[in-house]
Amino acid sequence: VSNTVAELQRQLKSSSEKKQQALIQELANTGTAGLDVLMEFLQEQHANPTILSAGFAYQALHQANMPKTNEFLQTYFPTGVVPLRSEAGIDYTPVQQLLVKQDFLAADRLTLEKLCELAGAAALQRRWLYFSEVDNFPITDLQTIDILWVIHSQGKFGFSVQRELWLSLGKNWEKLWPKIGWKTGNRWTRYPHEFIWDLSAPKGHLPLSNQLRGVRVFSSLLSHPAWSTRI
Ligand code: UYC
Repeated sequence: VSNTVAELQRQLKSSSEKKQQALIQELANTGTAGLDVLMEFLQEQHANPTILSAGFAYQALHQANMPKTNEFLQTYFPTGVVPLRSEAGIDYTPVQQLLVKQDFLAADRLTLEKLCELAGAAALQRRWLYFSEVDNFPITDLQTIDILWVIHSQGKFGFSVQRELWLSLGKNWEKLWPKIGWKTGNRWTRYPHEFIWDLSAPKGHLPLSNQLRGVRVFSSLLSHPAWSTRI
């Protein structure tokens, strides 16, 4: 016996995030009545954009791609669920749009480009970062980029996710690489086709950080005060 929409809505309000995601999927599958519930749910999350279920509901509505859902998102969430705050005056809308489409490869490339933009003209030109530039990144901007990745990957991707794994492994890089699928035995995963560009990837797989010039940039990213400061 399938649940009624009203029953799903009742459960949605009182479930854990994990359960909420299954309910959101189910509601999206029931058609317009379920989508109405999702729109109401998303509006209630306006003040609480960091919860994963908000990102999940946003994506379900985006994928529904109906006049009513499109108009709703355009009206209430024109730039997505995550406030795109930037101290550096950078527009993160294009990153948001790629992540919503789950185009993780393009989002990864653009993320690197945005980090270079954050670092300044010299980095934009050379297309990679010095670790010393990372230390000066504004907390706000790193948090915005990170929350975008976390929210649109059901909590799987993002620097903060990579940091948690790294800390749980005693900051041991050699243990982190196989854990996040960047190395198998002695062999580095080859860019781009050997990386996994969807949610079947291991936790912490994305965004990438090229290790060609050493681990210091990645180390600076994961050590940044952004991850231990609330704004
Ligand atoms: N690549 O292997 N990578 C590139 C990764 C390494 C290499 C870009 C990640 C190892 C070369 C990204 C891993 C290595 C280029 C990544 C990885 C290597 C390149 C595009 C696993 C050889 C061409 C952005 C740790 C043994 C560019 C960029 C160049 C590109 C990511 C080779 C995102 C996570 C040590 C030759 N690799 N990269 O930075 O500079 O260019 O020549 O990490």
